[in-house]
Amino acid sequence: MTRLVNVSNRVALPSGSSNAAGGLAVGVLAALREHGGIWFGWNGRTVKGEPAGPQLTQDGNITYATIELSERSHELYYNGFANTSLWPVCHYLLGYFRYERREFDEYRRVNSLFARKLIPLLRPDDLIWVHDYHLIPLASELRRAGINNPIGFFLHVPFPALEMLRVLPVYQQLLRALCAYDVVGFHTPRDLRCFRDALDSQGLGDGAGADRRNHANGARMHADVFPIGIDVDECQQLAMQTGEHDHVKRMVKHLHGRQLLIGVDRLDYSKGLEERFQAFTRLLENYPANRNQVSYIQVAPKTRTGVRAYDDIREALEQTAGQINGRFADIDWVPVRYLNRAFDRATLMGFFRESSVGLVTPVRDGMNLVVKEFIASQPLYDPGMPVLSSLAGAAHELSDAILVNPYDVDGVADAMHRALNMSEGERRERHSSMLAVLRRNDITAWRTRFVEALLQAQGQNQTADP
Ligand code: ADQ
Repeated sequence: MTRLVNVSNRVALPSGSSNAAGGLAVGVLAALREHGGIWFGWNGRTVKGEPAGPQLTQDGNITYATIELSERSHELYYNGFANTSLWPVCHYLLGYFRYERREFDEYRRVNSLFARKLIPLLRPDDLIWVHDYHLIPLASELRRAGINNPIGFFLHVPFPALEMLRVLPVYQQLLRALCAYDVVGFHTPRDLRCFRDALDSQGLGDGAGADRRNHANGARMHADVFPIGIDVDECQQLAMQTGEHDHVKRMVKHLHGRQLLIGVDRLDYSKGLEERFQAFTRLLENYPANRNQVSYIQVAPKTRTGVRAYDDIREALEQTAGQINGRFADIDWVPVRYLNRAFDRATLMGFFRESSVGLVTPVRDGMNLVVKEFIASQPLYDPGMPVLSSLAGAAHELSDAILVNPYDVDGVADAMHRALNMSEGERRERHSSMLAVLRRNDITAWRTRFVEALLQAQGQNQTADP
């Protein structure tokens, strides 16, 4: 039987809970849950010497195959090239960008290590699905070792415009590496356009559809849009069931009937948290009637500790939250509660359901699943409204959210005020049209369409084989 082999930098093992805070993990698990298969990647542990693995853990129909990384690789490949070169370029945030040749060399070495450790687990009819920017060269490494299975790549972050991409000294190598895949997927048509532009600039596209011969056997690469979605029913059910959970009950009790604005993000500079805190301050300044009438909860568990920019942002946000509370709090009111920790999904969906406004204002985001979860968790009779950054991929599908430019602090404050005061009729109308979009492009549609594209590639490869 055809198996699906998912490969991502990090594997969220079923035993660990904090790993689950991340959109990629949510997507990969959903991709595997239905038909089972292998999830291959790093287990999160670093070692001084030779990394061990793969270690296999079975959970239901999913085999988790995990390897270790050396401390050096973790520093140069993960903290270095992946998260200090590629991540800032993909998010148009050059202030955080740095390039070091030895970090890129280690990035290639780790991709070759992934290939070597993965190959013994592969069967000839497996479909291989590689996730995200950490593993762009993996297909070329596998091809070099003679692996002819269909290999797909899905980019969870934005694909930057050519003028941004060109900042990376090695962008041409990365483009060539992407051409070794059978299927390359993006969240939005804009990402796909940028990719095709970049290919054309190198003479790698056909100028019309990014079709390109990528194998010795003449098979073609297929680039397309696969917007990631969520399991709408699961979110709705979790949200409805968790009203009685301790965390949710305690949170509601402390609101004392005030309207709630909520933000839930990984603690990352791309999520626009500092700008969002400023916008909340501006809401209280520009619309003083909201003082003591609204509360803002920001949930943000830390990620990528050890990367300087991530440690800095955590400190900056703690200070800003303290300043807002110092300036506006009353004996019976704490304006901002900033929770630097992860919660289980059920609790988050319960929080969303109790909120009037979902604040999703990244300064750049591939898609953003939080806004989709927020919408799905709302009660149909009295739904809350998302304030959504037009610079998140999700804005392409969710034009009925209140769209904002996250850098326009006054504009975001206006949008918060508008969301807090929108009539029930308008909220219901917008919510029902957004829910229809979520159902059309749900997680099953994402997975099914990507796997179908891989199966098609398999068919073509077989036909093209001599
Ligand atoms: P992320 O940048 O991690 O994902 P996002 O899409 O919002 O961003 O996904 C976050 C996921 O983690 C959501 O399912 C959310 O519920 C969960 N989460 C966030 N904070 C949490 C917390 N405090 N506790 C527990 N869970 C938490 C990357 C890209 C996105 C893209 C996804 C999927 O950056 O643009 O949408 O992959 O492709």
